[in-house]
Amino acid sequence: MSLIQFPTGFLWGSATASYQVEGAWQEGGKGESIWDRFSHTPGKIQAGDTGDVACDHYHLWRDDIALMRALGLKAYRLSIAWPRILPTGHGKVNPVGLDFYSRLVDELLAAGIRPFVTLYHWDLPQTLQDRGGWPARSTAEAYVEYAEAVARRLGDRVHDWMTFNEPWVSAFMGYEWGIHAPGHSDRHEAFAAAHHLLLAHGWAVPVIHRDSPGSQVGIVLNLSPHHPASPSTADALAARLGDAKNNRWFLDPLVGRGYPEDLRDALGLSLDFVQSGDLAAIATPGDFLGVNYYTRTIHRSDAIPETANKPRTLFPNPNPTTMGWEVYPEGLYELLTRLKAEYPFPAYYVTENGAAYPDQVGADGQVDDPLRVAYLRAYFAQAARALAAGVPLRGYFVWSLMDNFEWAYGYSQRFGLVYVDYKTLHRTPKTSARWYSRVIRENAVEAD
Ligand code: IFM
Repeated sequence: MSLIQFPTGFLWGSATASYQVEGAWQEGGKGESIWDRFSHTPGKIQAGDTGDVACDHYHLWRDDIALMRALGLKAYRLSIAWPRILPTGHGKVNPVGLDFYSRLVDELLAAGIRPFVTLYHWDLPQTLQDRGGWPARSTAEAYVEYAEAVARRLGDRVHDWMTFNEPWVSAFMGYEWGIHAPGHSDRHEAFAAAHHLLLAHGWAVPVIHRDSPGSQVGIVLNLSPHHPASPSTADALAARLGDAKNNRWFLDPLVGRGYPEDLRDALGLSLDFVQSGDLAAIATPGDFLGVNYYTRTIHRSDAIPETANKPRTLFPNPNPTTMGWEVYPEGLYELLTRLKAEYPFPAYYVTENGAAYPDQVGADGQVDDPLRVAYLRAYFAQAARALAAGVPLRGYFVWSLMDNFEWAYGYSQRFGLVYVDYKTLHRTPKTSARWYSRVIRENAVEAD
């Protein structure tokens, strides 16, 4: 079998997020987060699951780093829980919280693993939500205080920072559709939240650069190609507006183009929360863009009725993941080459990609996950295609290092390279983990 080689120094890693793996929701002086509150509210999370214990990474972090080292990971993308650092969101810093991440970073560095730190992966301090959450400008101001506290303490050792993970999800799933914390359903709030998330990013970039000299700072967006279900004009428009909301609403202001007018007009949006100077702040140049890519999105316009006899979507999806997401590796190439052409950042990382499958421990105690291996192989090959097309892609983080709390789905979705038994917290590397180890060692993936 022939091999596709990656450039020397290509950074292979894996990713997790604080609320999804840490547990210890009330330890070390941590304040309550919106995800603590949301998951403790009956009916919000599948099977009533919570992140109270999760993978107990807060206590097992040394073992987890040993596991990463054994896998040969070059980099690890983690996130910091804001309520561990500032239990009430701003004001008094909690040294125990900072110490936890400081030790984690030291251990990673000692293991030869480069820490990529995300400052916000959705666990907002509940006190800030009580004062308005992301729809309130004051939350963006508090975020800068938080970013400064973390960068000051870790900035001598962490050189790769991500301000936010997937602001689209925080804004729209949290404030428009109500399926994520804090569970609100208000479109205007959602667009205000999106704006303040972006604003907080722009304000924080120079602060992190100042307190973490020589570091690179970026933001992570969940991006997806938006395809029409048919060649009809109505479907094409639906796809265009889907692209505007999911991709361009974040990309355009980051590169200084302001908010897309087509979506503003189509939804009749009032952007009364935008103040003078905001758009310039959002466009503060970053050093890279983090791309989280899983699948494409197919749009059917409500204007055209779809009937059982006349389905308008005939896309093959023979191999869906347990999230129901189509396996669509070509979308990664499409996305990365589009970014290079239309949104030229100095560098890109795939900061998340992976798949949930119904993994089980076999009689031999092993977890064999050939579907995940096939999935990753196909997506890695598309990343290699994008590199060959000149995209400055510097690294790839598999989501996720280990099975964890998948938000509204609770523990029902297993994305890990490592299987977690939630009763015993025992970790078992899956076949895909061993396969990924080889990819990293050889810096190459088998061609199909
Ligand atoms: O688990 C999430 C992660 O927190 C953000 N990106 C998508 C993943 C899979 O849904």
